[in-house]
Amino acid sequence: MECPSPIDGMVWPARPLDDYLGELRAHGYTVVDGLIDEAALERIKTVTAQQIRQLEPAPPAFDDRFGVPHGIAWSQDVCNAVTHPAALWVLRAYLGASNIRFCHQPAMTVLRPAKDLIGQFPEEGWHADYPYHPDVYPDDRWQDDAVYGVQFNLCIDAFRAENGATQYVPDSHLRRRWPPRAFNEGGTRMGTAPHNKVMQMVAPAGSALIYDSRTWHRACPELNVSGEDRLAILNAVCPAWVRSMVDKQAGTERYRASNMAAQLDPKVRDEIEALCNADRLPPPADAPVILEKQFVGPRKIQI
Ligand SMILES: O=C(O)CCC(=O)C(=O)O
Repeated sequence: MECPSPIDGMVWPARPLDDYLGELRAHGYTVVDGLIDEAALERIKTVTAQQIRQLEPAPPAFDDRFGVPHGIAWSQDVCNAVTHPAALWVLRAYLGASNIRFCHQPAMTVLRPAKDLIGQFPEEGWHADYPYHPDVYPDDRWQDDAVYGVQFNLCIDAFRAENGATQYVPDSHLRRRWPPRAFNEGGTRMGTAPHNKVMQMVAPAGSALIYDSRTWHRACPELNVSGEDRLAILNAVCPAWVRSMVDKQAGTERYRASNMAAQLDPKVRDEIEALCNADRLPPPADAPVILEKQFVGPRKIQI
């Protein structure tokens, strides 16, 4: 896969793209900076705030994390961000697949500021990302050398220690298993066993956290002591033969009804079609057997 060069008029990462790929391969984690410019970040925040006001029922103002669906139908900037050629090159190269899919529609998530949660240590939350889920690979069968999932989380706000930057365990993808039960018991106190190696994914606004989906991580709403929302667009990325995490059809229909496609650069439009709307491909002969799932009715996305 040929490495793309910076494109005139498009914000671009500071370092050669091979550096980010090398980091991802070496550590299962990298931060690709410079994917969304300041003006676009401001527009995304403004339009997201409008969308939040229309949500029914209204989400809680504190101590919560929720999704604002259908971003590709209401923000051209979201479409541009999730198809940034530099990020897509890193994702495709890491997966070793040119045909890739988003396994749910790009998910704008809002981490509300903590209030009652401040000083608390809520249990649970530790997980690995799709497709490394128990309903896909039962019995922790993740032993292949090939990688089947990479997470691509765009930071609309900077991720900082004090606004609840995602907690993770460096190198945990190498364990090739779901986090042990003890991780989800008794709350997370960073620096104290079993969470002594836990760190936070700190990154500037406009960058993407890209990590191997097997990485043990957790949203930490109790640590958003900033008094402000923390916005991010989450994407679970897999080779195109892996089945979706959820039924993407409603998102595709909303996108088509929005007429957004007509406003997009043709390259962005083509990528959105492939990543968000296209059917999966048949698995290659050497693909691992994964569990199939029938999607029935609308389902709340738990990411
Ligand atoms: O919002 C966060 O901090 C965590 C994100 C997460 O858990 C995920 O992408 O799977």
